[in-house]
Amino acid sequence: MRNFTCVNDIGDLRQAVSEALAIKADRFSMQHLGRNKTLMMVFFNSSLRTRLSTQKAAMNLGMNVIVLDVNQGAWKLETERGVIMDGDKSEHLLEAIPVMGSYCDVIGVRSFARFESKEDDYGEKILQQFIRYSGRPVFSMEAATRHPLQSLADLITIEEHKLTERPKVVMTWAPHPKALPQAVPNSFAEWMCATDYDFVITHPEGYELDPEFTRGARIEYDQDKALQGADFVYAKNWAAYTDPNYGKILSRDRSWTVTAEKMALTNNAFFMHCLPVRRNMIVSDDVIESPRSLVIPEAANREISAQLVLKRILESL
Ligand code: AN0
Ligand code: CP
Repeated sequence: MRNFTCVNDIGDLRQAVSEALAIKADRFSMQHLGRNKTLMMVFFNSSLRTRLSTQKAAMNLGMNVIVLDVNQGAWKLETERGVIMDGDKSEHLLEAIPVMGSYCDVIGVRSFARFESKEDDYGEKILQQFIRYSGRPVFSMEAATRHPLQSLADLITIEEHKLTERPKVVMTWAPHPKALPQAVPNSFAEWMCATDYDFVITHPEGYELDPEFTRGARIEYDQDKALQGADFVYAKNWAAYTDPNYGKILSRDRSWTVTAEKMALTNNAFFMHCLPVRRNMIVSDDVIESPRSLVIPEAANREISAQLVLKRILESL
């Protein structure tokens, strides 16, 4: 595997999960793979889990790690070609990317949707430039439209906890005070549609995602109906995708918050969220603290998903 940006890059999912579980059982046996290899992680946005879990995964593999927070201490970067750079941006991405590539063997990039242009966001303008100009394998640490390291960790978590071969997995929209990208729900939908699970998405009208990611899923606008018989409840907020509301908040309806009453409709479901989560907006305190909440093991599996991806990339060098 050279680049990792979406579900197709990982190949067979059963094989990926079994490889991930083998890594989890013995995570320090591949130190030779990363010896004298350097990972560079480039963050255009904040992170807790992705930064720590990916660095840990790289260290498990014997790699050296460099982290760059683009917004803290680096030169302000211009991303548009053709601009007369007489403003506050001192350097162009088109120089910065190959320079970064010259100091490392593998690059991870976090670059969220900016909600300025749907075309730029859905064209993955920043991530694609890293792939094109860095000369290195590139993996997404959440880009504008997908968060594949998260979805892989989510899949591993479901496989570890499922009690039936084909669980019912329900992804529900939940309210949030700020406009959030569609990357996590797009990606989760894309990965769930690649399994044979019974996968249902529920959200208020107007929050339809890009069908490219949801094809094969059932959409149910009635949250209570969707939750009936669920084995896993995956909560996430996202801003509207469809025009003319791209990037806008259309609802703050707290009747969509995942509460104990909502969970009572399910088949004693596990609760999942990628974190960070706003309590009592997305999920009530009692649900996230309950024994059915998987948020901590789910976050712990980010180390495993990152290690699987880095291992595969290192094997291809
Ligand atoms: C981000 C998002 O919703 O995409 C990152 C989630 C992993 N969340 C926030 O910005 C709160
Ligand atoms: N889930 C996730 O990617 O968390 P961070 O934004 O903290 O990295």
